[in-house]
Amino acid sequence: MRFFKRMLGLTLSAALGVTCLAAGAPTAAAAGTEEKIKVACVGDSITAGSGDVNWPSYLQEMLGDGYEVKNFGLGGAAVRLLKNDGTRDPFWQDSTQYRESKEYGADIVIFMMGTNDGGANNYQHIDEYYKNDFKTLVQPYLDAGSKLYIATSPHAYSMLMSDVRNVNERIRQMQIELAEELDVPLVDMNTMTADMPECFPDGLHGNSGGYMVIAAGFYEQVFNSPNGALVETTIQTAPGARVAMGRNLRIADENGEVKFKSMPGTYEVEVLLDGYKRLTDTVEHTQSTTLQYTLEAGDLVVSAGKPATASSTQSGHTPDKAFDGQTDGDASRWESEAKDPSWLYVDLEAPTAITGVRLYWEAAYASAYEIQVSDDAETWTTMVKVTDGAGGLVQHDFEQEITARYVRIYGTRRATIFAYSIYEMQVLAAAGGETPGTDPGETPDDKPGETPDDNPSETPNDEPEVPQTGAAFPMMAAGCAALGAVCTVVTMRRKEN
Ligand SMILES: [Ca+2]
Repeated sequence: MRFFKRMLGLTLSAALGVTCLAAGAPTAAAAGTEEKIKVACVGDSITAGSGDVNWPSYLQEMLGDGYEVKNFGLGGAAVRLLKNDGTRDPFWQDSTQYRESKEYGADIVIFMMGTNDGGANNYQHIDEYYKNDFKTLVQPYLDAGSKLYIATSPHAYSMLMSDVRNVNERIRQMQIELAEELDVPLVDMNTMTADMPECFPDGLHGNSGGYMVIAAGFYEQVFNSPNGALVETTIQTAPGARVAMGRNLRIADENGEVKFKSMPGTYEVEVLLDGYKRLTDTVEHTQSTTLQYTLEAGDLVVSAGKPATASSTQSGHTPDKAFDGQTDGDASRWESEAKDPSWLYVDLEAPTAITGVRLYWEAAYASAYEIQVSDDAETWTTMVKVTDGAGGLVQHDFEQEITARYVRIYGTRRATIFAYSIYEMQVLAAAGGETPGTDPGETPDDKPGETPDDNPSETPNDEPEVPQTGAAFPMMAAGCAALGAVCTVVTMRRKEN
């Protein structure tokens, strides 16, 4: 069997994202003081968020120490000031959040409220009250000299007993008109959060990814976007892979495409190779940046999800748990009965060239064991013999690759009075090595003598220039590829410039 290394290019495409305002936000210098710029985020439960998961806190993280971002979100808040019976609804107007948002003395107020006005009870009166009550609520901020930004409500994907078009069409339109009538900048968050239902799992509220998108949108449009342009970048990666920018986790679709918006700057990139190996990288990203990562020998796990058999099982910790891809957690381990010897093997389902085995021991580990291979699960060849095992995470690299179908750990002495317990056993193959299911038609572009590179290699500016209309639109993509390996971009975090 031959082995080769392989680099896959990443497909990039870019499209203009949201058009937005060239609004001149105050800067620390413009403020003329050493004090922090105060940012008040006013809204409903979508602003309040859940615990630490809320967009104002993400915005604070993006903006850094020069700013103080406060969350004045209140669950259930609506613009409406009158109830159906004509009496005043004190809920928002009399709330602590509203009062404190006015007393805060914000330099910048981001006002995003309207989703709860899309509910049937309120919405039937929307034309009567929304604009007037909205103006009543935001007038104190304007009177105090705050720079007010009106945001359309985030995209509604589903609403109990109501039509999402209430929010996405009529109320959005009214919010746009309000910005014009009040002569304040608009941030069209409704559009910026469209087409990402996975980020708004209950139909209205963001998960961390959804709130990251909202924070990034305000970051761009309120604070950091003199050109007012966002770029949508497509990352091509393994189908189902998770890709993140900051905390903006996205799931690759069935074609392996992930889209998110990127910004110029310095990025810290963290990539997870095949579920265990982390590579980090610092990248100066300006126009067009493509990162490629190459796996080394032993980086490819070929045993995940394969059928497993053990000498015994205890308490539901079945053999398959040691091959479920999870390397920790009580629900993810195999446990034998408390006796010597005990064994566990995996069926790779075809003869496979393997280079070693990685073990994630639970506290009940083996002090003596062997790693064995077999073609028939009857006759076993010992590849590694351990007599002083210490548990934990241990990788056994074979002296030379061997082709086998079955791989077994054969425990001969327990380190404790308890059983043998393994969170995960990973059978390793050479990166890029042919594995069952590999398309034989693919041509390896191996360079003989190429040295495996432990560090991620950067190949900047090898993508076509992005069509531009004035501003420079940055593109960035990161990913990695090896046949059969799962490569995940864990974070692409933009550092402060
Ligand atoms: Ca496991």
